[in-house]
Amino acid sequence: STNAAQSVAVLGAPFSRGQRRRGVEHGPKVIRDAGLIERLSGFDYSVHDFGDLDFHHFEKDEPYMDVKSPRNVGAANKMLSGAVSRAVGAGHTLVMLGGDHSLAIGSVGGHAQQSPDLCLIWVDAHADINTPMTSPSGNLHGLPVAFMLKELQDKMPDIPGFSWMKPFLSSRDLVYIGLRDVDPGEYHILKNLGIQYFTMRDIDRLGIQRVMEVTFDHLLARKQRPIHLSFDIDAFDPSLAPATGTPVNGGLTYREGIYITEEIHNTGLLSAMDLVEVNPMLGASREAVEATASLAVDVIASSLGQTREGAHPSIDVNSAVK
Ligand code: 4U7
Ligand code: MN
Ligand code: MN
Ligand code: MN
Repeated sequence: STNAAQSVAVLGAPFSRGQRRRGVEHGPKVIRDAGLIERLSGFDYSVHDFGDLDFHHFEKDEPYMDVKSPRNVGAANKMLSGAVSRAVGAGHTLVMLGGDHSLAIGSVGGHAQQSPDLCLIWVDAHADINTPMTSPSGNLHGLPVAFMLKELQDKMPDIPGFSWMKPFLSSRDLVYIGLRDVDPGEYHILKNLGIQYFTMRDIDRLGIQRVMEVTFDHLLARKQRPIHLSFDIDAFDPSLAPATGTPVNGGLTYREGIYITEEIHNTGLLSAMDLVEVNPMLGASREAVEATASLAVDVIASSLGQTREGAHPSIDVNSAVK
């Protein structure tokens, strides 16, 4: 525990070409409009809003195999990884607002440049570990984890737009929470690599408290190291987070979701996080969109130390592990 001044950097990534439904590029705006910066300003650390990245658009971007928009997704992630690496290198705890989940390639990758020993907690209805061969859709937001894993290097062809990156994560340094829509090829990969994952059924059986205990045993028992949290809003039940592109019934309750982020905060090791897949064009009403965006703010605030006890939040991170 230290008293070093702590700071949070918020970075918007208005990008949607990792999937086919427009609107998710407005995620950063609706999450800010739901009061993110004001909420974080109530905490006792400094908040730096780095604004939104300005992504180039490449008109000519033929699919590779079935994979759509590879050059746009590759270039956006290259830009994002540089920005994340600089922010983490400057000592900030980084909050990336998506955008679709293909952005995790650049976000986790940029974080890993500064913290090569990081571990990854992926909260999602989906495993996002398809390869071009296994992907049923060709949408890159279903592939980001496959780009990261060293063990999948042989399964990943040279996709145009991605020559700048190398896999950087070991499969044992990853835990999934909330899975309930896993493709056949993904199931095979999860089993083959022995990846630690908790489906919604596992949460039903064990309870979220036990799930978090086993998660931290798996990732942190050998050694304390920085955590990257990649939080897809579709991990929540669609009744709570309707404004998202790939909703799946039977998701996290509000309390399960917030318990996950409270426990991650309590490790004192959260170093960067993503909040992705909020799509304001998909809510059935303005209320539905606002509820989804406000949930995103709660997830971020809770990850950074807002408690249900009412204690004044304070973050106590990184310096010990960087
Ligand atoms: B998200 C899917 F086939 N697995 O690959 C795919 F079901 O970032 C969905 O988790 C991926 O929202 C969902 O297209 C990606 C599909
Ligand atoms: Mn996802
Ligand atoms: Mn998902
Ligand atoms: Mn989605």
